[in-house]
Amino acid sequence: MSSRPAAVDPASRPRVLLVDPYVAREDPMERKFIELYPSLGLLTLGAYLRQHGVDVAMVDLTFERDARSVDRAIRSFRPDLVGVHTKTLTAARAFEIAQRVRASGAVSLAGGPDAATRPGVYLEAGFDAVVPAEGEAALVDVARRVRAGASVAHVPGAVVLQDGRLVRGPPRPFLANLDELPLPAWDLVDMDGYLGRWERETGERRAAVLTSRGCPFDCSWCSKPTFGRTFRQQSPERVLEELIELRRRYRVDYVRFCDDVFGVSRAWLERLLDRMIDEDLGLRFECLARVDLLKPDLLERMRAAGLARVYVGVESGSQRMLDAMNRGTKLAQVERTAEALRQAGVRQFWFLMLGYPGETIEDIEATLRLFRRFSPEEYSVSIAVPVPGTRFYEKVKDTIRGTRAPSRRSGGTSLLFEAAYGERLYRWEQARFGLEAALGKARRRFQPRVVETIERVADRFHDEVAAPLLVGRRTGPRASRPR
Ligand code: B12
Ligand code: SF4
Repeated sequence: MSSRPAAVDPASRPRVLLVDPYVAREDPMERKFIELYPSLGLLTLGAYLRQHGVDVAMVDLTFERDARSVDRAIRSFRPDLVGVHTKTLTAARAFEIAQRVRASGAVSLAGGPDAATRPGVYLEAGFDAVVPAEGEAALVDVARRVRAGASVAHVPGAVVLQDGRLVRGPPRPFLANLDELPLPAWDLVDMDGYLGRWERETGERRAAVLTSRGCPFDCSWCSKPTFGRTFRQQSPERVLEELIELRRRYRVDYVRFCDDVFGVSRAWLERLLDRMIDEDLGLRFECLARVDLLKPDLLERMRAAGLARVYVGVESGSQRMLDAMNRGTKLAQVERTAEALRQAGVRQFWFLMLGYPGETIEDIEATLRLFRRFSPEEYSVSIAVPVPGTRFYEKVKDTIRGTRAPSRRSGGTSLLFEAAYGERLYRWEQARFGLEAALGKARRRFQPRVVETIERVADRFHDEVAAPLLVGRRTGPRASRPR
């Protein structure tokens, strides 16, 4: 039996309009962290729909001011179905789009991480259906049914609201072979807009690539609504094909591998690196790695293949906290990886988290000491955000405060649950990391003695003034702490 899709009579071809509701100019953090990439989820859905005989158009609001272009696209493209990608950050915009679609008479469908976590909210806000899982096969199915005038209820992988109740279709199996996915339909978005923006900001034409879906690890605060703990990856050859196309069609010279964890399998990674080196693509790349997987002996080959920056989920400098988070990593691995990256001259971006249940001020101090010791070039230190569906959320859900909508501002800088200390302490600690980062940079330019004196004064102020005020007791003694 062939997997080739059957030819479809053009008159009966379903028409799907995909929408990315993210408006960059509304995002206060966008200017700070220039991270504009088109949604890989939507680009892959678009390519898959085309491969299966569906006509596709897309409205990407990233560079727009508002959602009015959705109305224009509905008028000119006349879709049967409008599929909206969702993140918590863009929920309000998605709800507004559902109303616009309803007014046009088309059917609306939501998918992506936020709708997957809370399909009922999206259905109540006006969506006709939600696909809270991998979207490709379900979207084709829904599009065909809508075109044929059939009901979407009970479609595998879809959820609808009937008489005020959620009606879930049976689960749909994940795609068995990710190599069968077509290349992302980059032509659906303004690639020149994205690449030009990157080029102006960094001198490089940067694009995002995904080589796998899912993650086999189980950190207790991590939300994985779509792919859960499953893990599938494309072959290194399929990944290489995508890199070559990005280079050839769009002159991309820097790639962000967007996998939850890059290089879960060492054999896979070695094969990909060898292919990248053989092909001599002239690409630099960055990826997110786990310290237990990023082995120092691989770094040289990664450098040769173009590795420029690694995002490292360090999270805490306290082994007790890493264990509490079920992170599955050891402090010794963090130290070994940070040192190896430093030696290899690879930029490191550390993710750190404050306020996880059970964390004491001494644990925070241990994290700061680790940070001071390695001075990563970049970092983000956030206050733990309890995301629904996670074990962390279950642990603290009775103490969640108010209904503040998570946004980029509140995500990581506000305390959303009752933690060991007040929000002011965590904000103060974030400021200390900020100072430490600045001093880390200064250490490369000034006398170490000057930097150490500032650190000592800042530590003393923390121990003797800030901590007693914010925690109710003194911390220290500082002098006996290892550096
Ligand atoms: C790479 C990545 C990024 C990249 C963006 C790359 C890009 N543009 O694609 C960067 C670093 C820029 C980024 C930024 C942010 N991200 Co991010 N990111 C990811 C990550 C790791 C992978 C995304 C991805 O490509 N997935 C692979 C594709 C194939 O999956 P997908 O998009 O989910 O799409 C599939 C299904 O969901 C579904 N689907 C999706 N849309 C639709 C629509 C319809 C109609 C249908 C039927 C189906 C469907 O079908 C798709 C194919 O199967 C995810 C985690 C993850 N594993 O998904 C987090 C994740 C999406 N990000 C998240 C967050 C919070 C953010 C930020 C808000 C972070 C911040 N605080 O600043 C920003 C938001 C920026 C923005 N523009 O919206 C959260 C979203 C949680 C939520 N509920 O909203 C996630 C889930 C991480 C997490 N566990 O917390 N991110
Ligand atoms: S935090 Fe990273 S490693 Fe941990 S479960 Fe989530 S995706 Fe996997």
